[in-house]
Amino acid sequence: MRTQVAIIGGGPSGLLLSQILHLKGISSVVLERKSRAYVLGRIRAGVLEQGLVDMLHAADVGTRMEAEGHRHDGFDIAFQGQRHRIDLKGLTGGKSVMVYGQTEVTRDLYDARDAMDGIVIDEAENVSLHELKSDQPYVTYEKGGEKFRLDCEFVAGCDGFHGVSRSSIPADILKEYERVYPFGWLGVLSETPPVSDELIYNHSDKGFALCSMRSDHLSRYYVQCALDEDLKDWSDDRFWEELRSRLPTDAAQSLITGPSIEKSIAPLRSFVSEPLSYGRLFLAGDAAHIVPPTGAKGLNLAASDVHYLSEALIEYYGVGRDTKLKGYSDLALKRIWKAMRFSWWMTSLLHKFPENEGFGDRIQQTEIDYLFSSKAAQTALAENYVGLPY
Ligand code: RFL
Ligand code: PHB
Repeated sequence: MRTQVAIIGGGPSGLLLSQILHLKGISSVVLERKSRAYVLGRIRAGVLEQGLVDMLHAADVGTRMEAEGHRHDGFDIAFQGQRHRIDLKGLTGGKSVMVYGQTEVTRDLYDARDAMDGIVIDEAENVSLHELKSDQPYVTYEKGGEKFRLDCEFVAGCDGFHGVSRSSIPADILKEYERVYPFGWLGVLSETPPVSDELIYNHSDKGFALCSMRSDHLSRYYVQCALDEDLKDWSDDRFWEELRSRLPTDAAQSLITGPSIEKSIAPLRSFVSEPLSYGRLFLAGDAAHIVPPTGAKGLNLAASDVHYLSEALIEYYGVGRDTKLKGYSDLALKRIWKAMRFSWWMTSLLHKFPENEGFGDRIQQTEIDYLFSSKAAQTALAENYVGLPY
């Protein structure tokens, strides 16, 4: 088989890239390791920046999001019971975010790819990239016990943190930056009305908690947990009790609980791998970087990479110039590092750090006092949360 762009990974980055390229007449084939049911069963991000919302509309996949998603003009931060609203709209001259699950974005993208006869090969095993430094790269994979070869002109590595693309770049070229946090998030999805109309990010002595949602009858909650925590030890009752103990009194009293329909633990990490390109290979999304979920930036950052990469490929196929392809890594990394900084800052501000006792705790408290009392500080938070311009 032959295509113009071989896309490794059928998560949001890979599918969105494939959809955008298709609309510009550029062919692609997506190779996904897992089954479609598995990919659509993953519960991940829930907050979309306006930049991603605009991209989904431009890619003809925004209709259901517009009908079923919810615009949020602000969110709350509660620190030791003291609650403060961050007025995103007021502080950013009218900007807001969209609450619509990554699972739904992925489903919409799969539906759009199917409707346009896009080729997405699932359960593609042992994907391997070849001749990336030549102008005739190719990809091999196995499916159903048979071996296949996909010839292409470019390879887009959209295969997430554990994918094969990043490791296809020689180790002496890659530079990796990493911070692993000494805790994770235990998340629960439940068919209960959210405790509040807007998200609440909570810091308490017992640790961080987040009240989020997918709709007015589907809630998503998280509590900071130890890295070695075992899901088996977390009954629904224990989770609700722990969450309630970390919320301000009014929220704790109005929390409606119910059976969980999903429960999982995610470690928190900041990670960047540079450069994002090697010969004809270009990395995008979690394949190149990971942020802790506190700033809601993971999916949004994947989208901005896809924006820059699709523009570069469109320029190459449109006018035969490779200037944007050459500049892709540097340009995308500038925005990536800003989201890294913001996610690290929000994580540092809101979590309970085991080593923080004393000085660290007082700095955290002072940072919050400053934030709650300074419009300038809130504006900086709001402008990052709604998303920096592409
Ligand atoms: P994805 O979504 O990981 O998709 C990559 C796809 O590549 C496939 N794959 C391969 N395919 C072929 N061959 C291989 N060798 C392959 N190896 C992997 C995988 O099966 C997968 O389908 O990356 P993408 O598209 O870049 O999208 C990025 C976002 O998914 C990610 O940034 C966010 O979901 C991060 N994230 C969260 N972000 C938030 O903003 N808020 C959250 O609450 C939030 N929760 C999460 C998360 C990420 C998690 N991960 C990665 C473990 C919770 C979890 C558990
Ligand atoms: C979510 O709803 O899953 C969510 C929302 C905001 C975050 C992280 C996760 O910062």
